Amino acid sequence: MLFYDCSTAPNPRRARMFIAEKGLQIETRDISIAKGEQFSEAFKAVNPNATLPVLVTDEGTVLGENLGIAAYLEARFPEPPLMGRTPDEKGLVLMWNSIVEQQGGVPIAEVLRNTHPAFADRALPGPENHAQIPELAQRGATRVGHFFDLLETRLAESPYLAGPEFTLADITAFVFVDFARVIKRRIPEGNSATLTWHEKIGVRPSAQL
Ligand SMILES: N[C@@H](CCC(=O)N[C@@H](CS)C(=O)NCC(=O)O)C(=O)O
Repeated sequence: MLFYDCSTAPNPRRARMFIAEKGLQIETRDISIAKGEQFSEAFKAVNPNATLPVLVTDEGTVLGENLGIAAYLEARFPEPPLMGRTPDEKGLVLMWNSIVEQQGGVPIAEVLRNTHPAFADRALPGPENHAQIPELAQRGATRVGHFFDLLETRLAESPYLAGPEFTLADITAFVFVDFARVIKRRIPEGNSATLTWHEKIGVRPSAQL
């Protein structure tokens, strides 16, 4: 297998944490988004969508989405399970992963990519350029607040997002919560359930990567 990573970006970090939680060591190439290496002909020959992470399997299949990478690794290396054991658990993990991507990852990216000068004309990842829309950043900022509320409500009733066990959904949420620092947002001080959850995950070896 070959893993294409980017040490500074949140989505590759999700895959990196998943790989580490599985106890796997996979040959890795770092692609610098800051230097625009995702647009090199060599990398676009691997992933024409010009995004990271990418996992190329031993069979030569190119997996260019976190969910595809996680599903592949979970099927090939089932222990420890990170996507649920029972049908109900599996459903809950994907449900919470999706909620976190849509309600957390999207608004955080909307704020960053529609305000920061580094993303002028790069408001969306991918091979095409898109102009920034300042209104999207404003809407995103409001939605980030709702995301922190949503996390607190869920984590006040459940130790981890999908239930009693640490899963893919927690990796996704942990990475996006950490990444929110780039838009100067942190877990609100009074959100004690989220702070406890974040502290618990923060000491895992995979969270140091
Ligand atoms: N849906 C993809 C998202 C991949 C993505 O957006 N990656 C960003 C890095 S966090 C990227 O490749 N950005 C390249 C760019 O901004 O040009 C996944 O879950 O893997």
